[in-house]
Amino acid sequence: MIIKSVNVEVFTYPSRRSVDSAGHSHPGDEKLAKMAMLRIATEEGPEGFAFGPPEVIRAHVVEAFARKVLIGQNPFDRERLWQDLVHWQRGSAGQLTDRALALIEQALWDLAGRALELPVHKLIGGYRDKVPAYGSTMCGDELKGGLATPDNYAAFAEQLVARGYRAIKLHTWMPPVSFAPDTKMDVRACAAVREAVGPDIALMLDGYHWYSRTDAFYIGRELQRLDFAWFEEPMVEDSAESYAWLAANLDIPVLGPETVAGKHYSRASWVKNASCDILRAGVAGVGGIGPCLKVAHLADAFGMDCEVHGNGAANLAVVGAIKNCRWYERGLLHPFLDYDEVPAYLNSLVDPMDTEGFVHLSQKPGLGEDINFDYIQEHRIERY
Ligand code: LLH
Ligand code: MG
Repeated sequence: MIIKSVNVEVFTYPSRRSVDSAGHSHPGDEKLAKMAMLRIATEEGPEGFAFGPPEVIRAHVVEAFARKVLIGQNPFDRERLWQDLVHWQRGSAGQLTDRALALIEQALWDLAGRALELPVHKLIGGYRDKVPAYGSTMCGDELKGGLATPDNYAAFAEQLVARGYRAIKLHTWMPPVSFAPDTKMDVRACAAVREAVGPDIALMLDGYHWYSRTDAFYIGRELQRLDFAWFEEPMVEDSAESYAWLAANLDIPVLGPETVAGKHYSRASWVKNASCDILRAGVAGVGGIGPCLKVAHLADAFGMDCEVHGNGAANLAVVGAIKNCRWYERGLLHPFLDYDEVPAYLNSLVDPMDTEGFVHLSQKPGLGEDINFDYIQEHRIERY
């Protein structure tokens, strides 16, 4: 099989998510957002797709790197093509990001699955067909009745349990929220949620990401008391030393790294350095499904769990393919938004959840995105 073309279609779709000055998502007024669909096509017919922000998979990235590496090649040679792109990354002056790399590699996996008529999670592992989800809340806000107070978090947690979630992760308040960060508020929100849902729901905290060691230690000890399952990214992840200190001083599992650069290589250093108890990687953050699997297998070899960061078809495929991940991160969730609403450019959700809190993996060929091609064509604003 030979790759003949690599193209991107940018289209608009209605969205009620807005982003604050620090990049955190919150509910907002409905507006038209932009999305890019990457399409890799072959001479023989099969195609592969991946969705991402147009800024990530820009025309320059497609022309200067993706087409140069992919056209004329066998799409099943994923590891070699990924390594070739990684070599281009070094000389790309930061233009070819891990996120762009991930979208290109993800489309190759989608293509392989569609060509072989197999779901990607079966191709890359095939461990399970359903997985428990944790409801991952948006960061706190100052919206009346939103996520503005510990009581708001508690009320929302009760709604999530009624929807079926057996686990909930709080993202608490971060700047530009006027009173954030505030360690005591974070602990009050965690305590209110534990009180609301009782002892049988798993809880996790992903708080402000720039706390000092002292603040992180204080929160971590309170979370131990509240029987939380893990403590995620409470400090800047560039310091693996701070995380080693925190993990050594707390009993609660410390989870990471989520945002640190360096693909699977940096995760290996975190394991060696004992900087975390549970490892972390997401497809977009580490440059693809392949490196995300490498992180999960690395963790497995050290008897560690690897909790996959983020929602979406590619992360769900990895979760379906490995044993050492307990949960799928479903979200981000907010009382003003309906996560179960299907985005306009798809015909169905990629991660439908039943009333017992299990997300069912798609059995469709490829990554299982049920794409509404008519919608995309009608709302296309750019093609390159
Ligand atoms: O700070 C945020 O907005 C969240 O932490 C966000 O990055 C989220 O994706 C996350 O960390 N999930 O685990
Ligand atoms: Mg996180």
